[in-house]
Amino acid sequence: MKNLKIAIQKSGRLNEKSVQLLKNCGLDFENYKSSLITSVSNFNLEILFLRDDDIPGYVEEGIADLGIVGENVIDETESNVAYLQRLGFGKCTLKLAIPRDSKISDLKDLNGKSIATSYPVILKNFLEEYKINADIQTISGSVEIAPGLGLSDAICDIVSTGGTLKSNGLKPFADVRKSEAILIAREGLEENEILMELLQRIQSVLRAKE
Ligand code: PRT
Ligand code: ZN
Repeated sequence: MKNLKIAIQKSGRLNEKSVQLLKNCGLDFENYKSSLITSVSNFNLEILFLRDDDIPGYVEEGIADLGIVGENVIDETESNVAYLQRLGFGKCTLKLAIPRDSKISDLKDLNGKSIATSYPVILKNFLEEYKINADIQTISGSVEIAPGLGLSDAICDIVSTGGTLKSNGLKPFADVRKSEAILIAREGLEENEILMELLQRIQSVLRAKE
């Protein structure tokens, strides 16, 4: 049977737990940090190590069959992939946050204001849903410093402990979406036997953790 390819994050917050999950499923592979691809010796699977932002696109285009990535990244890239299983790690919330002394107190106060984010697509959809007309400033990192630099009135960024907001003089204001790591597949793969076996193993690992 033809091997499936699963894309996981090469390095970053989801890498270690993605590798651990696959190992807990009984898959035997070398976790070569330097290579882009490794094969599993006891299962019909190859593992691709990628930037998380690239994973939904690789899966949508069928370059990879499966992927493990944050739901926030799938939403931001608006990829057309099948959601198979939430994995219980990488939990965070995309939040709107404002300076501690800000006068903004209601979502509608964001009208006419500027919001810095690395998630312009999710933010645009959220603002449209609440009929808010704000100026989205897209920046790729260190979003939390934007209000302090006078670049924006608010930010929209990932929060987990809240420590980063606090140390930048910001406070959370509204939740935009919750996220965790999820197993995705390319459309049409659902009945594949290798996938079904892998999914069963993943689900029993998750059940054992409950
Ligand atoms: O290199 P690559 O592109 O693959 O990685 P990356 O730098 O884009 O992503 P990475 O590794 O930082 O995060 C991968 C995924 O982890 C994200 O897409 C989320 O789904 C999830 N995740 C969970 C988080 C966090 N928690 C998190 N706290 N992603 C980012 N953060 C950042 C956040 O951006 C902010 O700067 O941590 C800071 C806030 O953390 P607290 O604990 O201070 O609130
Ligand atoms: Zn990334």
